[in-house]
Amino acid sequence: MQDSLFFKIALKIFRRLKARVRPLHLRRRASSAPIFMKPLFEDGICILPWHYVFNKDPEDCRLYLLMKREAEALSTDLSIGPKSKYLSNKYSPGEAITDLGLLSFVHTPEIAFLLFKYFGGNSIMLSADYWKSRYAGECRTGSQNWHTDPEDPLMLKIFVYFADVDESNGATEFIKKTQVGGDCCIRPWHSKRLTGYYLNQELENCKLSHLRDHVISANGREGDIVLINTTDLHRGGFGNRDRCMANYTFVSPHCQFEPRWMKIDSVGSESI
Ligand SMILES: O=C(O)CCC(=O)C(=O)O
Ligand SMILES: [Fe+2]
Repeated sequence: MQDSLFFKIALKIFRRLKARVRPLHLRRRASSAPIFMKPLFEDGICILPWHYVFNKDPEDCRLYLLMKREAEALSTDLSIGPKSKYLSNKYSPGEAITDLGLLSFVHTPEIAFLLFKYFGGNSIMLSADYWKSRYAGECRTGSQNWHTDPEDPLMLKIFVYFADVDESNGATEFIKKTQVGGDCCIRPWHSKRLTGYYLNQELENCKLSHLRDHVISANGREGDIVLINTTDLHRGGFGNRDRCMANYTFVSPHCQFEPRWMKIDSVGSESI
């Protein structure tokens, strides 16, 4: 009895450790990806103009125009949650995604190709949404503080900008090369440490002081497609004008987080 309990605990610890040190095949993935993705592997970010990806200017592209219309229809009511003070998004957890443009974008051959190359195989979409961020007042709130995203050590966010974005409307800031596998990664393990919570001022001062000149703003033009490895240190900007964009999260098939639109107990909750 005691032996089997011991075995179960040992197995659990072993699985956790394995998840933390699981190989991410960074070199193999980087060497088989197209050259324009090099900054994504090295620095954790790469920004591609719409035209570069889809071979059409955004204003001549039905998909882009549809997405922009959908995004601009987003109400600016503050939503619930930690991001609420500076962000409104369209979908709540457990809610079906119904925007045709938002869904079609991910299923285009071009985006499927980028994802396949980045992940070195298949990936899973964990969330898709439209975001409007706005002037947040005196102090930073929620994701406007430095953090790394916790979902998976192998993950990618895609932003699509529906207007030019710079510091004045809160471009995301990130610290180059701090992503998992990057030259300046400050997470000792793939998961947990420094993920899922915000750095306090003290930690910020001592951990980040030597990385000041690695801080970059994800500035871009309307239609730009931002690929960002948010296992890096990043934070929402602090602008005083609205920013409107699509925000997607992709993870590897090993990820244990449930999709944002999944409803717990929505299927089979009737007893038989
Ligand atoms: O740019 C922002 O507002 C924050 C983005 C962010 O933290 C994320 O998408 O994970
Ligand atoms: Fe984040």
